[in-house]
Amino acid sequence: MSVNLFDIKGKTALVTGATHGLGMAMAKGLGLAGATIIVNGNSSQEKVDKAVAEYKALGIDARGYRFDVTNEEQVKTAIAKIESEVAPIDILINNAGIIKRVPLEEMEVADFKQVIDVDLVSPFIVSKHVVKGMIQRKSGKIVNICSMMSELGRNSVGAYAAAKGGLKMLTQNMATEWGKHNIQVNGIGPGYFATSQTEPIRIDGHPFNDFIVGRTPAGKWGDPDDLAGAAIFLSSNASNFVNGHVLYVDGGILATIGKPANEA
Ligand code: GCO
Repeated sequence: MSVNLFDIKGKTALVTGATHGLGMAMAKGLGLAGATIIVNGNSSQEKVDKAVAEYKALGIDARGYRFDVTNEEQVKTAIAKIESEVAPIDILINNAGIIKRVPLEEMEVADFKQVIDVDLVSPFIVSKHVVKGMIQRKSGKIVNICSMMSELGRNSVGAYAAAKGGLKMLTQNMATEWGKHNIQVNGIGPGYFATSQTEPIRIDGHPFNDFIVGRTPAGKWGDPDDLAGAAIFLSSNASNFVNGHVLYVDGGILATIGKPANEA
């Protein structure tokens, strides 16, 4: 048994959507723990380059690769390129995701499909192309970034909830199929975190802001850095017999029904 079960020094981790937000926070955690970080983003090369510079400023060995995780050809080409230019991918964090807050009865089918494509189909596509090498090497860690919406519904986020609920089951099925190759596939289910994605519902005076603070036993929005520990655990030998599990990092939201708004 290794002395430090959580040691990920020298491992290579691909984190999709790692140019900002929770993806970046988790990738920084893995990078500061000694992993080489492959930073994926798709919006622009400038954004990827800027993010890579931010990682490097922290002393992290980071390389940027711009590709669209929903496009199988691009994914296939990028994975081959990463593995020949950098190293085989030991850790895959399927983090890239989008949300559209629209009541279901008003939602355009194209928008619904786009959310499913990015949040559910892309973890399948990227994993499909990364896992082949992991199967050959008989080792690998895949972490799918789930959500509170893997367990709970909420007005206006139907497509996102359908995708994130599906991602939880995809995680269990990947664990089922790939466990025999010594590959562990788990999920992280972040609660409500202060990121650009939640910015529109986090503003002072927005009823959702008070609701979340009141609904969370910790009494606050999460700090993205709070996710690093779970990411390191599920990427390291410490989790070698943990498979198909979603680890919720939510300040206790899923443990409680909540409390009346005027109660301390
Ligand atoms: C919302 C939020 C959520 C979160 C998160 C919760 O509108 O309810 O944006 O969907 O982003 O995934 O775990």
